[in-house]
Amino acid sequence: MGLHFPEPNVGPEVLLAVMGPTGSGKTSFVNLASGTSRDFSEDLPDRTADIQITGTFHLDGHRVRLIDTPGFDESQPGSNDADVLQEIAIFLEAIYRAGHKINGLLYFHRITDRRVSETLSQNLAMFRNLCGDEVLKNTFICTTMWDLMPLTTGEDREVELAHDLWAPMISKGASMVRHNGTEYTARTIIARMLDLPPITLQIQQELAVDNRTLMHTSAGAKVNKDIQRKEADLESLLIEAREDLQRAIEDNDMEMIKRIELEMRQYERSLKQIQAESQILARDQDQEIGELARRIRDLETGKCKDPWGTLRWAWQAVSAVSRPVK
Ligand SMILES: Nc1nc2c(ncn2[C@@H]2O[C@H](COP(=O)(O)OP(=O)(O)O)[C@@H](O)[C@H]2O)c(=O)[nH]1
Ligand SMILES: [Mg+2]
Repeated sequence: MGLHFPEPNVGPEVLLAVMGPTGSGKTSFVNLASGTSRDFSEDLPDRTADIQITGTFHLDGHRVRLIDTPGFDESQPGSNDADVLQEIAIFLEAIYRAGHKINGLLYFHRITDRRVSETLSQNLAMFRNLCGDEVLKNTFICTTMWDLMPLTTGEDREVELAHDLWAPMISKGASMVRHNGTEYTARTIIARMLDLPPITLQIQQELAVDNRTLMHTSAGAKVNKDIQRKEADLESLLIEAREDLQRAIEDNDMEMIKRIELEMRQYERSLKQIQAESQILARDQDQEIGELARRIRDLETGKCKDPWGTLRWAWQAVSAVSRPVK
């Protein structure tokens, strides 16, 4: 008998998605765990973050790929939740239709964050709406930045979060893990997720199976509600400004008139922007997504060496087409 080499693992790839707010350490983690050093965001100077898929890497006999996603962060200039949701949704629907299932989810949180800001709770709410309760058993809440504070302070915060913000997720099967910024912990966390069975995220079910438009998914409905609230706020600000303007005209206060008119123009601009966001949610992207899913399958059945790398570009092309001109 000759030498025996272990069979290369040819089973399906383990696909893990990384989500969470901007700055929580997602991209650093993905790069560490996969051994990727390239920062894809450099390719796209106008976008702070885009969906990225790593190349395949091997861990404990499994082939693994990580999906890095942008955070919902309206405080960043040029970022709005409808846009980010659309990017993530198109991508998740396309890979689902192409027959790729995600095995696990990592939700990132900086342990250094002293309080749960609006951005943090918005991100968590979007995560819950995107993924649904069924997949929480495959979800790891990953805390980062442990090296930036005393361990005991971090531990106290972790206990608080486990009993408060994350309690509903933990009670439905989510686990908590700590990442201290090293390759070792990154890979140890991934190693715990290798045997997770494939899952369907809520948004994949809603879009690809139930054929809903983005607006009528749980995540889309949430963003839409936020948009409507903002729209109503701006409209009442405009009404107030009109009244102020009327008074300023009666008083013949030229300086005040100018100031109010400037203010009103800003409100109107914001209102237009918000209305454009709501159109993103209503658009029917079925054809583009079907086309993208077909291309993913073609890439895989062809002799393409790195279908996912190519997919990234295919996906960007589709998303550039479907993204409205700002
Ligand atoms: N001290 C420390 N810094 C980190 C850690 N993880 C990420 N960072 C830094 O935090 C910033 C945001 O990280 P990034 O991976 O871009 O976050 P993302 O927006 O979630 O992708 C970067 O400057 C990273 O270098 C960590 O565990 N410890
Ligand atoms: Mg990132």
